[in-house]
Amino acid sequence: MTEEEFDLSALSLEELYEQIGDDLYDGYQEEVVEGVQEALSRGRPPYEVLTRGLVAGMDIVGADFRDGILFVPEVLMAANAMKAGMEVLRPLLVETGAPTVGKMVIGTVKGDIHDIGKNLVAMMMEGAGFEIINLGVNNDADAFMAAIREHQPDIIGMSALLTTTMPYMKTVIERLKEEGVRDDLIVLVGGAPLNDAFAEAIEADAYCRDAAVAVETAKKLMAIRRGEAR
Ligand code: B1M
Repeated sequence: MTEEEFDLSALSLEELYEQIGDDLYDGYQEEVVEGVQEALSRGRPPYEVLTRGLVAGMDIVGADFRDGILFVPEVLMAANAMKAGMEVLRPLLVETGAPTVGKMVIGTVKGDIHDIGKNLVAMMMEGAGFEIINLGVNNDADAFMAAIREHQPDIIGMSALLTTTMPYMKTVIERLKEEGVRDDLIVLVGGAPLNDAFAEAIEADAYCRDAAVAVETAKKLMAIRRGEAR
């Protein structure tokens, strides 16, 4: 990337999304925000801007981090640029007239400080009409239990991005069982290293590949639950 000024409005949509991804990669918060605003001003849907601009950019960061091309400081800068772009999209993604369709407590599990994906899920769920209690990162079973007692949610959402922290989800579920609340709750799990088999093995209700799937799954399981309760 050079210091030269881009005329974003002269770029094709494809080039604009590529530019947003490049700026995210370089950790340029202001430029990412400008790119996102330009895409929105062209009437592009917020979810498309999110996935084709921000998430696509972060995918490249992830691959280069894995391959030793980028290191933690650069990834942190990229993460902050992603968050700046997400802040522009947040009100648009959560804009909804829908009544509350359920309540969810969501948090990243103990030992894990990745929060971008979890916050995206929280945002999209809010947009779909769910009430969200976002516990942040590094939550142990006590933190989840305290939130369950305080907020009486329908759904518990757990996020883990590390293979070393994903097993802690099972610890939380075991605790829910010990406390006798497991069957009162829908437990959804997500994060890049997880899959359906893992969710099944730890006795979660479902694995959610991304935020859109989380919304779909939550709605479906809430409907089943309400149907059964009747
Ligand atoms: Co980290 N990191 N990181 N990191 N980091 C990964 C996860 C890694 C895969 C990178 C790599 O090697 N390619 C790797 C894990 C390897 C492994 O475990 N096998 C890794 C590592 C190793 C580490 C450190 C150990 C590095 C170090 O210190 N040496 C360290 C660990 C710190 C800790 O947690 N204790 C670390 C640190 C960091 C930063 C702080 C620099 C930063 C986090 C900043 C932040 O979150 N505030 C960071 C980042 C940014 C990443 C990558 C590059 C991007 C993650 C991200 O935000 N993706 C990541 C590589 C990758 O995943 N490709 C990587 C974008 C986000 C939108 O996607 O989070 O997958 P994602 O969320 C999706 C879905 O997974 C799903 O929906 C989301 C939206 O669609 N989902 C849910 C997620 N949670 C859900 C919960 C649900 C439902 C769906 O509940 C219902």
